[in-house]
Amino acid sequence: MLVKIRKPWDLPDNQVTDESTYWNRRKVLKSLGLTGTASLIGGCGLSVGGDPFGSLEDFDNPYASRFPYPRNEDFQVPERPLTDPFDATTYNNFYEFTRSKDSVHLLVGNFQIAPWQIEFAGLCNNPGVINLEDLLDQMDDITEERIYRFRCVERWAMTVPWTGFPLAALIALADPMAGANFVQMVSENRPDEMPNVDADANLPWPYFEGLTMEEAMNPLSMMVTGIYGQALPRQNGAPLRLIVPWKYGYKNIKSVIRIVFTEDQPPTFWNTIEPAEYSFLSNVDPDTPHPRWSQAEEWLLPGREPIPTMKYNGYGEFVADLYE
Ligand SMILES: Nc1nc2c(c(=O)[nH]1)N[C@H]1C(S)=C(S)[C@@H](COP(=O)(O)O)O[C@H]1N2
Ligand SMILES: [Mo]
Repeated sequence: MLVKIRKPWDLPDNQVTDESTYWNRRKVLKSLGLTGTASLIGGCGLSVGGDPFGSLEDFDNPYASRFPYPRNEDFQVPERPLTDPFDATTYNNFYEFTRSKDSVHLLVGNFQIAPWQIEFAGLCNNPGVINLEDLLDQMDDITEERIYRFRCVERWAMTVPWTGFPLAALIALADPMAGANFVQMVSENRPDEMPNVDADANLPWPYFEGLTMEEAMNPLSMMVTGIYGQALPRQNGAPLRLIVPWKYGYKNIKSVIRIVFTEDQPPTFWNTIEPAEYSFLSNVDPDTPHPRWSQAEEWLLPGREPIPTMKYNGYGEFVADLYE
């Protein structure tokens, strides 16, 4: 099934203006050429608590001036409230920095996210590296905001507006060969900037994940560069991370530098560490318990209100046919 990707010029006026406050704020600032460091530090903070990210480290985000992008109203989560930006950006899993979810955002200050390159490797006709700024320019017309459910295997859940472009568009640039059945992604690994890499030296760094080619080409699969209408903060996987909303959180690899096309199923980080607990597919499923806990319910941040888990995290209409 094809999902129409709306271009900015397709958006009716009422959808552009009828957005939440942070969105309008950025829109106005952008049109005045005021986005970026100066306007934010100069007391013109966003209306969501003044500092939506709960900390100052991302006001120097080198990609800030690109935002915001239009929202694609085809992707909404009407039955759940949007997670407060403070919670989504201060409660994170990013083991390269720390195992403590509350502290990732405090430890990312030295992480250099520009310049950045993405490498294509393996079974593709265009192997090599592309500069992220060039890639973002190429994807500008199809970059958009989508509200998705997010579900960590540990049961906490969020509802987040991500900005990004379809993974399928990135794969098209690499031009995979017919024999490429899987897409592996690898994270950046800089012990000097990521304090937990050496401290947790028993973990098989760098972080790596993978999808089948069909999953990667699914219209839901998104390469994400932003959150809440702004450039992605480092703690959420800047400058480029994967979002596959029908799978558990750990599939959503952060700070990607390498994409490898393979014939055989690639190994993945958590599956390598604990295969009995973390499968390659890892589709959200209330009826398949984790060996140490039930997956029948999940907890919405920040209050951890328990709600029933949805099969495929509510995205069955898009992905169920991949698994029949
Ligand atoms: N490189 C890398 N990517 C990662 C992780 C990680 O530790 N390292 N954690 C994963 C897990 S377990 C989750 S739940 C999500 C969390 O994303 P968030 O912090 O943006 O909510 O990132 C995933 N991507
Ligand atoms: Mo997770």
